[in-house]
Amino acid sequence: MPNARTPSPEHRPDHEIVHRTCPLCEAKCGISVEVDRSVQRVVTIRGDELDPFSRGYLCPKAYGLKALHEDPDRLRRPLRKDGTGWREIGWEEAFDLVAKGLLRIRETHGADAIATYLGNPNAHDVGSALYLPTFQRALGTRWRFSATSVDQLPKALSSCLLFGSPGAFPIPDVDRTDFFLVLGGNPLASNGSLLTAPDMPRRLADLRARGGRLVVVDPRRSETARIADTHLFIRPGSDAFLLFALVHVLFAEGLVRLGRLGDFTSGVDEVRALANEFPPEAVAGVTGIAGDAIRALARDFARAERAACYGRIGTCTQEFGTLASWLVDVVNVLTGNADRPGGVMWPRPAAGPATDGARRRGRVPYARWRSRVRGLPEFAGELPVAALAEDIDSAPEAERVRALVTVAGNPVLSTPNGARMAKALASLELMVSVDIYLNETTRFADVILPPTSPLEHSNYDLVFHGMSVRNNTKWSPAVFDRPPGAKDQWEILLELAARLSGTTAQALDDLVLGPLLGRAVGAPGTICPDLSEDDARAKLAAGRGPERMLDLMLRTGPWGDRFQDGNGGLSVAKVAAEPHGIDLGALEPRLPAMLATESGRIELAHPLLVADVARLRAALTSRATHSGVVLIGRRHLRSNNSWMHNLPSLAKGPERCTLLVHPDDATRFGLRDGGRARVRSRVGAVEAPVVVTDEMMPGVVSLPHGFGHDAEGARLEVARSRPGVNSNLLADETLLDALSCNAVLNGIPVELVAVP
Ligand SMILES: Nc1nc2c(c(=O)[nH]1)N[C@H]1C(S)=C(S)[C@@H](COP(=O)(O)OP(=O)(O)OC[C@H]3O[C@@H](n4cnc5c(=O)[nH]c(N)nc54)[C@H](O)[C@@H]3O)O[C@H]1N2
Ligand SMILES: Nc1nc2c(c(=O)[nH]1)N[C@H]1C(S)=C(S)[C@@H](COP(=O)(O)OP(=O)(O)OC[C@H]3O[C@@H](n4cnc5c(=O)[nH]c(N)nc54)[C@H](O)[C@@H]3O)O[C@H]1N2
Ligand code: SF4
Ligand SMILES: [Mo]
Repeated sequence: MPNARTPSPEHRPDHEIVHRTCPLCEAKCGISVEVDRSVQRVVTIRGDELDPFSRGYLCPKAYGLKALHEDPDRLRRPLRKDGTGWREIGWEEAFDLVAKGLLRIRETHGADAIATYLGNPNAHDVGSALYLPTFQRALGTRWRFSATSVDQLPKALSSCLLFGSPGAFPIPDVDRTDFFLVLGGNPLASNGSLLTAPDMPRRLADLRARGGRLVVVDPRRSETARIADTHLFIRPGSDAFLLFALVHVLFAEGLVRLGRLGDFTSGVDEVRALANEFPPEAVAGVTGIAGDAIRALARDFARAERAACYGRIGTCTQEFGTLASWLVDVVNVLTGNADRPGGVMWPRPAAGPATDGARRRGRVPYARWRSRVRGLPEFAGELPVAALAEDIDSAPEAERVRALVTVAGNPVLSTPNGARMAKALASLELMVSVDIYLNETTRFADVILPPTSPLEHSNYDLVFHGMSVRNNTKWSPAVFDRPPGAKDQWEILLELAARLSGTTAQALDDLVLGPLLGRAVGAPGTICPDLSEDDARAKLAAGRGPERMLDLMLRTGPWGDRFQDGNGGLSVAKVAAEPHGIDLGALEPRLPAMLATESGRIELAHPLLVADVARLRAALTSRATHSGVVLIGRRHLRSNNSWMHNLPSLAKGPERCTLLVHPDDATRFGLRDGGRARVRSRVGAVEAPVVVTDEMMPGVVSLPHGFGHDAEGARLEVARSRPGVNSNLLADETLLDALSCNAVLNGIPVELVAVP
């Protein structure tokens, strides 16, 4: 296969540059990794100027890939807990132990006694994306959990209710919009989420340079709010009120313009009736935003030529996460900004269905089963992680979760009530972690199975090409051959799946390709009806694994070569031959063809959403009387959730795990800048250094998540030297968005006390 390797510009014979994509966040910047082949080490990592999508941009985390690759704490061999210590073991022994252990529990207690928790890095790895389903099927459990329910679950649910699919996230077309309304997102720190657009600083500067406006709604004057035309402070958890008031004004002032969306949108009148109860003046108290400001915002948004409303973490991980996520798109639809350039749009990924007809219309996959203790609803095949600890520690004996497999997840630091989670994990009969570190979570495992480092395997952004502001495609080759005895993530998952199914990895890999092939070739109505499955198999990229599966997806995708040579269509080989990636053009309208709701229309007023409005209505009165302090989170450019704090180049600099407090609150609670505060919630307490700043809204304090690296038994030398505290010791597992049951991580009631 052609690879993306070029000689080093300095013509040093031993140096080589490998072009690929940074796997660390959703922005997907092109990077050029310079390697000294004589010692097989990374010399440097630069932004790839020739990547048509990122044009040379990168953030400091990209350079951290070198440190991650070299980190002595990164695990290279399977570990087995041995009494109180750990022992390196071979893969054969590790697979055997894990498979036997899981099979024993499944035979005695049933498959649902085994839970899985999948973390964020899985979304950035093609091997995980393609082989986790196989692993999960082989395990057979319905007790599946992931970081989704501390993240985008409300947006996935609302997208499913409105547009018919949990993955149908509307993506703001930042490059062509005239008005970008951002609620609860801070792309200058996060580099964008559910919005793959490398170099957000430039994209936002361009927006303003062409006369567009950026409005940020956030309880903190965030990095993004600082460069906005308008920043509105909002009380955490009250976005649904603000959005309903915007909708109210759109109707009241005759600003609703559905345009062509009117031909396939239902429920407009119901939305109008619901919004009637939320005039701007009625929500000013709970949101902290004056009625006039809300009216002005609605008018400006509606009158902009092209406008995009976008909500992210702050609007999801809160009490009304699904309502807020829904109303963001109600605003887009009512102003005719859904599915048009400069509004919100749906990408068409190269490794996705070639025709919209391939999407199945159907029922919403919600509450088909429920968690054991609290009966929280499943959505799209998984349960909310706020139910995991209690289903381990409090379920009736016969129904208890007894074993857990984590794959690239750190629930002790990333899910609510971390202390309870840690205790629950310690009580398991068996825990297995597929992970690169021995950390706060994996220290409870019996066996840890470490995959190769990101630079040791090839990759393809199966997930994020589908959230991209331009259609594009890029193959990322491995920078280094993998060391002897190392395994890629997909190999680990496939081997475990095979052992659980009593077959071999090879046989299982061939087997899982079958249905994919069957849907794509060899039958009337498929993409290649005249090509037999056997012929297609023979033509696919050599070898097994993700590359072969991806080849099939690309070749039968919207830009695919349909297995015909020389027609210029895409295949893995064709994509890999372009080391800087291929631009496939601007996003284009896809509605109504891609709608997958039962009715085939945009369901603007789905009964599940309408029913939840009663809860919002009730909060309008109850919240008006609440004057306590609430906690929110934040992200820093040099950090990435819980796991990049062991890399010296990123961990250095000023202390980041600090509590931001408004001057009025500092006075009220006797806190001083540089002092320490004790923060207490219903479930826990932590102490953190105080920074007094008017970037916070009064009554709101901010502490980042992902810290607390002083756990006994973790092997994270650098992180341990500046551990910070785990903000999720404060997050309360009983505080949920009642509809999606996503955890509330923003807007947690807390008390503050000065530490002498
Ligand atoms: N309070 C609060 N809590 C939050 C959030 C918040 O804003 N506030 N944000 C939430 C969000 S959005 C998310 S996505 C979650 C993240 O929650 P998680 O996904 O649970 O946690 P991460 O911190 O991403 O940890 C990733 C884990 O994967 C391991 N890892 C890294 N790379 C690889 C790899 O290539 N392969 C394997 N097998 N393992 C790898 C790391 O060692 C680590 O154990 O946190 C959530 N928690
Ligand atoms: N550098 C860095 N980049 C990352 C990550 C990281 O940890 N570090 N994590 C990655 C992951 S997993 C994700 S999911 C994305 C998240 O990407 P973003 O959503 O952009 O994440 P944040 O930077 O946490 O921004 C959330 C904002 O919401 C605000 N907020 C809190 N509560 C409320 C509320 O009730 N209403 C409103 N309107 N605003 C509120 C916060 O003050 C904060 O500014 O970032 C990704 N990128
Ligand atoms: S913004 Fe930074 S972490 Fe994200 S993809 Fe680009 S270089 Fe990597
Ligand atoms: Mo996330």
